[in-house]
Amino acid sequence: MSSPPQSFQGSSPAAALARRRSQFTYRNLSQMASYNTSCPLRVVAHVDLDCFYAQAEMVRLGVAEDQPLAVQQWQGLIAVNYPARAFGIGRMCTATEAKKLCPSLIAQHVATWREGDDTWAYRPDAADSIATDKVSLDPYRLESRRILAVIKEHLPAHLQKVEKAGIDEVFLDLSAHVHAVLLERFPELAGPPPDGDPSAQLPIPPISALDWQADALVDLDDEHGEFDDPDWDDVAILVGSEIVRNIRAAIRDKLRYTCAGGIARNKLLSKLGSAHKKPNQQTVIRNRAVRHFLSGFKFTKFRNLGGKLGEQVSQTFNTESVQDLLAVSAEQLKLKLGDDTGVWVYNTMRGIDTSEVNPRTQIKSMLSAKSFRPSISTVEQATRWLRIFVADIFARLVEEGVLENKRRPKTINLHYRHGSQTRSRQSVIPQGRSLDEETLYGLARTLMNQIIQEGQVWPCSNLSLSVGGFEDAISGNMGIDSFLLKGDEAQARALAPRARLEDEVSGPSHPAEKRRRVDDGGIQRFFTKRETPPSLGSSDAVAKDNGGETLGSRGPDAESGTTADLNGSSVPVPDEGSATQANDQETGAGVHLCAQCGARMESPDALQSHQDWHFAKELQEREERGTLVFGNQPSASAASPQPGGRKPGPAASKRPGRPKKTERGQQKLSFG
Ligand code: DCP
Ligand code: CA
Ligand code: CA
Repeated sequence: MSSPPQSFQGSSPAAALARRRSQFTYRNLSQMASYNTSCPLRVVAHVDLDCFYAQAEMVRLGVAEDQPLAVQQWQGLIAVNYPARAFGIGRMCTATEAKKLCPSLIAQHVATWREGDDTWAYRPDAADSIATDKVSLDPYRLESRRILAVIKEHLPAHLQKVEKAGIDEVFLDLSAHVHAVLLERFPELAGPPPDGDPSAQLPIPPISALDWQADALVDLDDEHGEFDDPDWDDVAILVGSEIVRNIRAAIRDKLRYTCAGGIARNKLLSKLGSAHKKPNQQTVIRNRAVRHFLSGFKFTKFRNLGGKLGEQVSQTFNTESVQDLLAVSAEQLKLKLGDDTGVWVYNTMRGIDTSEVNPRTQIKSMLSAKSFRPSISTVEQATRWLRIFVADIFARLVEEGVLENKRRPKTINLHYRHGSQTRSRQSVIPQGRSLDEETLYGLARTLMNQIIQEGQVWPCSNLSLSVGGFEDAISGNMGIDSFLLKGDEAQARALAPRARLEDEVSGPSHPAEKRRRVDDGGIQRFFTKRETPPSLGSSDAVAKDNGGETLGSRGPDAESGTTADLNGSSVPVPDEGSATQANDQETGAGVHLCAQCGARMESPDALQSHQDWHFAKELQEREERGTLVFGNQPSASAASPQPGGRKPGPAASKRPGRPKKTERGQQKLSFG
């Protein structure tokens, strides 16, 4: 890399003299190497696969690139390739409507598990087999992993920080990598600062124009011009852009997938960037272009503002526009939204986001579930489904490294629905010997038998099996993740001494209040569902049915999920330093507050079983829409599972099996 890089053009000596120093300091430069999230030279990229499931099917089936194709789940579509989008086909179409719009469309149904069969398969009659089948997303998980591997291969091993932010997307903090490239290309940066003073300004880059190649370059803010000499932030982002272009080319060459990229100074901006031009393009948002770029957006399209928080902010200030909110002072925002949230919103409107790119494996739990229409009524049927759940979960455990003892769950939970009652039984998974499929199945059967012994179990309208309390060896990250890890461990510890199957009966309390003030729980409240550990409930939760709102009361099918996938791995903490435990806010009086809905619980166990309920409910809602959501940001519907006493929300009134109409911005922004 010692030859002069093609992308840079030399500056005239006169121009160089006109501005002698960079606006950045030696300290700023060295902050890049340590991934400092406030570094003004930081470079973050977001890479998102184009129409991912559709491409996965195109590659698997070897269809031509211009062949319209959609991925079908029952009668709905969950992914649509770009040639099919040209016919006006989208996720909101049914398969029948789509075929009318484009008779040559290939509508490929997702693979399914089938009652009585212990492997998933692509089945020609799957669309009509909702009663006997459940969706398998394994093919896409597999492709997702291959893509991630290619990305990692193309980054220097010691300079990579990769966060899998959903099934088809990653964030890359390229700062340290770019830093290394800068020092190599511009030896004048490698020396010590003058007088050893790290606050000294850097020399200006010895170049006047940068070659952005085919990148979609977002226009600069009004007060800046393309003829202004570039500073190091521009050069850094250009290097980042070269790296992303190479990665995209490698994914294309090796695996035949196209993807979009966004390169900017943080996660917020890079994610908006990748969605800016699709398919198969990358967008660069230079620091001098941020204000211009953001001003055209509705803030409800921003990462973390697509859901409840965004709704709250837009209601409070009666606008969804970034432009309007820029006019609101920090004081006003704090007054109306609470201090943390106010400051976070203030910064976000200005494109400031110091959240970390977090490479930690995010999987905290796995769930496999099915709602039965018609209900099932025999032990044999239930047992066949348990087999499927165990096979489904075990396959994912193997991917997680359970065979190598890298990570393993500590608890297993069975949720069961009969009429208006949801029950659950949990047990601790014995540690100390290797976990195999038969052990899991045995535990699941025991839980099932316990429920059956109580009587009054048939017909059963929903069964779901989950494992949770994953041990994770990685430590040292002091962000919210480490906090949550401690939370998981604490919960596991709380369970361990009992080491028996729980047999308490406690109804999860329901929140008395429907809506709490926005500042009651701080900003974390809005993000809680991402961190809510599912299915660690230790007691038998009998949920009273209120208006058909409890688990399994609607919709034909619940599938499978992995909390990490569902939650996205991008932990939406505006300020890692002030992160607080999101799940369980223990108050001084020994009352445990559910951060999701504000319900008050008397004991950690009661809180836990209440949170189970939230989790199962949330999955149910998402899966009913035919949209198993990966890495979704908090969305209004998903974030508002309302235990008891509340009228069904908009999601509840949807026709079963029909995907919910795409939310504003969802297609491009919500996932991950
Ligand atoms: N997905 C789903 N249901 C949804 C949204 C997404 O099952 N409501 C699945 C299918 C998608 C994959 O997740 O292929 C990735 O979601 P994206 O939002 O990234 O959408 P696509 O990759 O399909 O399209 P785009 O090219 O717009 O990114
Ligand atoms: Ca995508
Ligand atoms: Ca995505």
